[in-house]
Amino acid sequence: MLIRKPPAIPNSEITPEQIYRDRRRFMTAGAAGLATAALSPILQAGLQPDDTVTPESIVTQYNNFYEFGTDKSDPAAYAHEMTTDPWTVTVSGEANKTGEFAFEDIIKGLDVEERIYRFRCVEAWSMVVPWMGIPLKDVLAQFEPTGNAKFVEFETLYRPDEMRGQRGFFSSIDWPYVEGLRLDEAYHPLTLMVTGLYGKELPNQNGAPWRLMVPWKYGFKSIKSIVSIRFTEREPVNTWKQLQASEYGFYANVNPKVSHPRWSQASERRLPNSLFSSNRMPTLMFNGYEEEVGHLYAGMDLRKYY
Ligand SMILES: Nc1nc2c(c(=O)[nH]1)N[C@H]1C(S)=C(S)[C@@H](COP(=O)(O)O)O[C@H]1N2
Ligand SMILES: [Mo]
Repeated sequence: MLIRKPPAIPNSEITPEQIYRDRRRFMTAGAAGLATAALSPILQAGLQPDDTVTPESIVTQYNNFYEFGTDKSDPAAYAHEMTTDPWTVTVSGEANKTGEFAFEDIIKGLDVEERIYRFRCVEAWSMVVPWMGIPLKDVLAQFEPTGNAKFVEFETLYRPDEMRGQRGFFSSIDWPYVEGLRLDEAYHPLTLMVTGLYGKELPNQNGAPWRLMVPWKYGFKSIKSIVSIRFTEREPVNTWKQLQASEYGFYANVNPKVSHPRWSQASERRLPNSLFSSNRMPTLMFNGYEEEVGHLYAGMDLRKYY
């Protein structure tokens, strides 16, 4: 095998395997501005042998963040208008410790880890992204959810002054953007509260200062720029389900066998694609994380709970 020095290899050609081998490069990147960058075995979960990390320029310039517009280029163009410091998070519902918290106080003392995840949008494109983040379980446990908490609901910032998509007269979304997880999904070790990517602070267009990342679910579950965490007994009503329940459900697990009513989910377009290659590849059950998360849905009819 031909071994080239990392600078000679464009990011798009680096396989996750090469990245694990070159931990120094990764640790150096990860250490910037972070107290801890722990590497754990779970890093490798789900990744397929020929997965390559998507170039940073694609990850940060091809986005869905409807608060800034519906074009893929809108978030990179306009998300800088959002103020992310100071950032306050309201914690409410079925937990012992509720109230308003400064973002820094919530994450203080929690370890930030590097995780390379496959990322699949319901629109049938996908990427592989090196995220930095904190296991969501560690974030949530400090609020001591009560025995009644069965779900957790999140809300994105609502600030039309700074989020031009929320001012839109034509927007059919009932802001703020809402998402939720069952508590056992939220506590799964793969579920991450993301605070960075490519070893850097999270760019606004990717959901600064923190956003969810649930790698076995369609991207719309991974809500950005979170300002509210609520522990509930009942299943939250998430934005896309509220908008079109026949097309988008609460679970939104990646599943090649359950088509979207308007397109197949059996394959996906791995970005970047070019004039010469559409980079289509088969979609994997639970986006490749079946071994890790399949048990969460044992006995459930995934056609019904889509
Ligand atoms: N608040 C908010 N969160 C959101 C969205 C959004 O429009 N608003 N889009 C979702 C969708 S559909 C996807 S695919 C991912 C995109 O994340 P990325 O831009 O970091 O790739 O964010 C998700 N989180
Ligand atoms: Mo998406």
